[in-house]
Amino acid sequence: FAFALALAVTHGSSDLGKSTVACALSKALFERGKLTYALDGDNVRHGLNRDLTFKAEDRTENIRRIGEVAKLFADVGVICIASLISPYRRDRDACRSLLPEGDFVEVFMDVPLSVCESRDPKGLYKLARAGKIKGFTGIDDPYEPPSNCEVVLKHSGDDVSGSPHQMAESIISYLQS
Ligand code: GGZ
Repeated sequence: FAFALALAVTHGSSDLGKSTVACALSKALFERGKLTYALDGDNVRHGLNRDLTFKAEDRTENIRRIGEVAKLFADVGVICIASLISPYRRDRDACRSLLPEGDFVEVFMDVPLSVCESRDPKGLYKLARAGKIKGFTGIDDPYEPPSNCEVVLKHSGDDVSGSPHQMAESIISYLQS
């Protein structure tokens, strides 16, 4: 399988964010004997994709390259967990079409902007609100929610889907079903 963790505006969350859930999922799959690799901004935007910005066309290229890398991992039987904002539907669908039907699993972390802003561990929302970061997803750049994703993880602020571990288990339940 190749996985995409397609996330909306969750990047403000320090303990319920996309990378945290990806990490919990990786661990849970490892415990079940599966080989995984997690791709996200931290290990891709500093290396392979360091030439890319957050402009729309660069985000598209970021997601395209990660989709191709995920396909290479899938070819050798490694589950690739890609935790990206991936804000545009067409980019996610392009990744989906790279893989055989059923091998691409899109997970949407549905977190209200107010929750992201209240957490804001890196202070990025604050900077974006102050106009110091331009084109910030959820503030002055769009996020297109999925209409056809396989799993939705909700978080309202008072905990709906649970801990990162529970969220990872929800994804695994989907896979097992
Ligand atoms: C959104 C930004 C931006 C802008 C820097 N918009 O909390 P983070 O810090 O680690 O998660 C965000 C990360 C998003 O990178 P992706 O590669 O996932 O984005 S995309 O899929 O849209 O290509 C945030 C940080 O980078 N960041 N500037 N303008 N997030």
